[in-house]
Order: sequence, then C-alpha cells, then structure tokens
Amino acid sequence: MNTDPNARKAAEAVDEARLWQRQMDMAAIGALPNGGVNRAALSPEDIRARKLMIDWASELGFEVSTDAIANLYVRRAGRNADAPPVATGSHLDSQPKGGKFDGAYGVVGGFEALEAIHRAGIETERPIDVIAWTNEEGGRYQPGVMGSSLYVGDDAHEKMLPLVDTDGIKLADALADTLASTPGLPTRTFGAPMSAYVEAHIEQGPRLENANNTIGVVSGIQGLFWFGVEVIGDEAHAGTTPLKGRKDALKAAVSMVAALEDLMADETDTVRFTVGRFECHPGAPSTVPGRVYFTIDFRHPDPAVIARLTAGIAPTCEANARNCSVSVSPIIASAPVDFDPAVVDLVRASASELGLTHMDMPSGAGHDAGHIAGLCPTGMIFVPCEKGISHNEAENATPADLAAGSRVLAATLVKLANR
Ligand code: HGY
Ligand code: MN
Ligand code: MN
Repeated sequence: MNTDPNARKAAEAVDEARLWQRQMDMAAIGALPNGGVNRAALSPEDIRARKLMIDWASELGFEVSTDAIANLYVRRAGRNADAPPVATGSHLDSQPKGGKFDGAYGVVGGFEALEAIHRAGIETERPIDVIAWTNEEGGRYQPGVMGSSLYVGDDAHEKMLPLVDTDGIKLADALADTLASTPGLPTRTFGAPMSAYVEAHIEQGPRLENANNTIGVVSGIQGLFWFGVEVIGDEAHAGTTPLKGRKDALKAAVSMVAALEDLMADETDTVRFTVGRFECHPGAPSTVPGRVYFTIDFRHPDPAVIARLTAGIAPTCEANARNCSVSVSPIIASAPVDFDPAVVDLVRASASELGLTHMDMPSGAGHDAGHIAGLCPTGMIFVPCEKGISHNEAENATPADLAAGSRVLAATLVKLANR
C-alpha cells in the first residue's frame, strides 16, 4: 500500500473464517429449505437480522444509531468526531426466494472490514460507518432502494407510509414495529453529509467468474425503471358470455406483454426487460378476469435508448388494451450512474496493491450506491458469485472471494478516512 501503510495492515487483519461464520449466521435468519433466504423488509426476520448486527457492534464498542425509515448505522469513531464519515454497507432485506449473499455481503463484509481496521488498532481521521439500508429489494413494499433514496433527499417518506403489502400490512405499522425493536437507539437525520461511500456486493452476473477475476472495480450502474400496469375489464360468466364484446383483462394484458417484448427486442442483448409480478383477479376458473396488475422492470446503460423505450411503454399498452382500460404508473426511475473516478481509482489501486486479479466493469444490478452517488463520491467493489446466479436460492460465493472483497474494502476505507 504505497499510499498508506495502514491500508495494508487493515486488509491483512480481515479474517476469512470470521467473515464466513457471520455470513452463515446472518443466512440462518429467514433461511429457506433450498439454501436461500426470505428476509422481507421490516419483517420479523429483518428485525432479527438488525439485532444480530447490533450485537456484533456492541461487542466491539461501536456506536449504533437509526433513522425515521430504520436505516441502521454502526460507527467506529475517528479522531475528528465532527468530520463527515466515510461509509460502507448495503441491505439485509432479500428477495422472497433470495440468496444468502445479495446485500448481506455488503453489510457483513463491510462490518468485517470495520472490525479488521479496529483490531489492527488503526486510527482514522474520519469516523467510518457500516450501514444496513432499509428495503433495497422492494419485494414487499415498492419502490425498492427506499432507505437510501430517502436518506439522500427523496421527499416521498410521507407518501410511502400508507403503502400496504400483499397481506394488507401497512409499511407504517411494520416500520413502527421495527423501530420499537431497537428501543433507545440514537436517531440520525436524513441527508447528513458523508465524505465517501464504498459498497461491496456480489456481482450477480457471470463476468468476473468467466474472466477468472476476483475483484470487480465498478464504474457505475445502468439505468433502472419500474412501472406498474393496471388493466381493467369486466368480470363475466365464462360459460354464458360470448367472446365477442368481452372485456377480458387477462387477454389484453397478455397481448400488452407480447407487444412490449417486440418493443424491447434488442439483438445486442443489452436491454433488460422483465415482467416479475403478474396478478390476475379474481383468479377464478369460471370468471372472466376483470383486473390484471403487472410490473415492468426495464434497464439499460444508454440514456438515448432509455428515453426512446420508456416513452414507448404506455402507448404500447394502450394500443393493446382491446376494450379494456389501462393505466401505466412509474414506480422507480433511476438514471444511469457513473461512480466517482477518484474512488474507482482507489478501489482499483487497493486491489492491485493486494495482488488481486481485477477488472473494471459496470453494474447490471441496482444498488443503494446508486442513490448515495448523488450525495458524495461513491464506488463499489464486486466479488464473483457462482455462475453469476442471484435472486435465486442457489446463489453462492466462496469464503476466499468474500474475504478478498473485504480486504480491498478495508484498505480503501482507511485511505478514504484519512483523506
Ligand atoms: O434488482 C436489483 O437490481 C437489485 O438486486 N435489487
Ligand atoms: Mn443487492
Ligand atoms: Mn437484489
């Protein structure tokens, strides 16, 4: 570490076995039978995961705090208590049938980096925070990346509170239960300045593994757009209602999805278009569906392609509504993000100085770092996951790769905290 001898000392203090054990302890919360996890945001499982993190922090004397959306902050003090912190972190919530490492690695691996810095006895000028952002996945309450977007100033907090999940549980009530589970924690205000933010995450794609590289030096995140589409027809008797003149919401929705596929056709295979949720109501075999709701997840790195294709979504749905009505509502609109070149350079230099194979690459997946990049200089560190599988119970990573990512993170955090 030709720039800061303490950076190498911190990296070498990362303990692979300790990190892996913590990763497995976290994965036990919300564990599913096929090896994955279901840890919905603000659920009892999420509450248990936060408590586990608070226990780890308390053992080391780190300060713990939270905020109005229950983001969880663990801080190791620096020499200058008033200096804006350097931060790392990710999310503890998961997809309904998610993997052990998506999000959890950024929190657990970030905690390992902080503990390594601590155990190496390294003093930093700035405080260093590890953050568990609330509801990154958006599986239970949409939109996702909720905790980080509110932190950076999205003013939708009040609008989000009435949100209801598919069991009819209001976000406001689940949030109240979560905050009540950690009584007496100091609270932070949204938007407190940060000096820099670096998030560690599994790649969730196959590029590192295919290139036989250990570290992804992430240059930025592609644009991510969610839409909710509601199709309204008329419920009718399946046996007596002639096909002619039916207002069949399902058939209209199916033709919309087919037409959207044509709109999104891309021989370069750069467009990402997914209909992940498709609800048909009332869902009875002998009733013509009167309502369909489906979601669109669209992603692309190029602003011009984004503008053209997002503009085509509503007209395509309307042109295929048949004799139903349709409404297309934006849920998330995150433009492509370029990370801070100085932070990206520090990540690359740390990987190189630690003798780790590495490559520059963009992120196909969305992350909390995408929002934090609007607040302070931000970067990300990727490590491989087996066959690039993620958002799937089979998601897997190796102890060595996770430790390598935490070593690069520890070194980078020390450099940033002494800038
Ligand atoms: O969907 C995403 O890109 C992230 O994994 N939540
Ligand atoms: Mn994630
Ligand atoms: Mn995810």
